[in-house]
Amino acid sequence: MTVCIVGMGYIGLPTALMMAASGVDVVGTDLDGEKLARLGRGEITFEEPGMKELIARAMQGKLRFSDRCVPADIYVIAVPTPYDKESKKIDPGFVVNAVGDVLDVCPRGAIISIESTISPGTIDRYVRPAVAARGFVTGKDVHLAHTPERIIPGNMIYELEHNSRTVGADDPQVGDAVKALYAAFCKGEILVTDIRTAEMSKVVENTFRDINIAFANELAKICRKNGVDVYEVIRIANKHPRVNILSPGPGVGGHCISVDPWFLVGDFPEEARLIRCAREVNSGMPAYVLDRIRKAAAESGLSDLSRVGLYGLTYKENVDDIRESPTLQLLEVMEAQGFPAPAVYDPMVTRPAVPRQYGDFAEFLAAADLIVVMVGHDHLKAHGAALAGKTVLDTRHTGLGGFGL
Ligand code: SAJ
Repeated sequence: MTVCIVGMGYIGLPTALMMAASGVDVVGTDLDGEKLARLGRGEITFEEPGMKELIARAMQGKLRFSDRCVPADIYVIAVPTPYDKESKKIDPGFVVNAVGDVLDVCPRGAIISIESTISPGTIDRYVRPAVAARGFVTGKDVHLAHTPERIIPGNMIYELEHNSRTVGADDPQVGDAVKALYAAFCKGEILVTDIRTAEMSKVVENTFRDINIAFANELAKICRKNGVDVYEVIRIANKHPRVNILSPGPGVGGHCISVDPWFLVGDFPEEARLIRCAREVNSGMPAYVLDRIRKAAAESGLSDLSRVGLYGLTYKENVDDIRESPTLQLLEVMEAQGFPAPAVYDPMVTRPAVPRQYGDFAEFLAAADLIVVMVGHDHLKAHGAALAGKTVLDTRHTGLGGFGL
């Protein structure tokens, strides 16, 4: 059996490597020839714990890379699903194009499974019509499935192997065939359901987390007004056997949790009131952080606001992904409010991404008197002593002391 994985990005690549390392015959495809060349040499294309070892194991199995789809029994589509910030709707264009590329080469009876995160209803609304338009009959010429990913950046390899997962399919036999493929490496429970339920459950999982984080963020504001320590309140509340509140922070970033809830709000505006409100609380956090920066500056006697430095540009700790990051959101708010551009440093981001970005930690520290911890990278835990003498606003409760949320 051959599996062709379309899209060698954050999800497609580790999935392809894990399958190949487990003995599956895998062809990974991507439009980016340079990326394919690097992968062919056994180089990884983004930082993630365990990836280097995994690619080395995968290269010993049946793994090939190609710039186009090849005949295979199962296709896994893991291409980006960008979303429009204004309309809050996803653009299924890459998924639809990838399915078209598969139809060019796939043998009769092949399974096409969408792994990319999609808004509920995308397969019925866009994929089925695209397949039909090419003259293919689903359920006969090709079979459709949905295998939404669940792995968390920073712990992807472990979670690929151990998380439970969902397979949505029109036909339970097709669902079982896809389940058998994932069972080659996945030790978690694999549930087979229909496509619409799989689509909805994926988005619901991320929405649940967004709402929980919004609750923690709202508590942070309430506790500040009430003069109590929110972290102590949450620590104590979480001792209750049925309470599990997440951590407040400077906002919610990444391409998943800050995006997926909008799909429900966009399609069900009347019903999704709590979901919308949670999104608004979380996307309001960067403005709240700016408020805290002004207060910390005033209370510490800092008058030159250009001497503020933001530590951390990624959307969370120990990853190099800056998509929708709270720091990028904060920079937008600062610019909109006419706040001087701050110094920015992130040990995980060496490529230039924003103005006044420093590549050297010491130079960054020299440029700032008030350091705002936006991300609690391990690097900071190792180098926290270097912040001695600075005013610190720690939005991640890393233990550095100073001002908090
Ligand atoms: N955050 C907080 N407080 C917390 C936890 C997170 O402020 O207590 C922030 C993070 O700093 C970050 C954002 O939320 O900015 C999202 O980070 P995350 O670690 O919660 O999640 P992601 O986006 O890296 O991955 C999520 C995961 N979904 C769930 O946990 C339900 C992952 O399992 C999914 O595979 C992924 O979305 C995805 O691709 O959908």
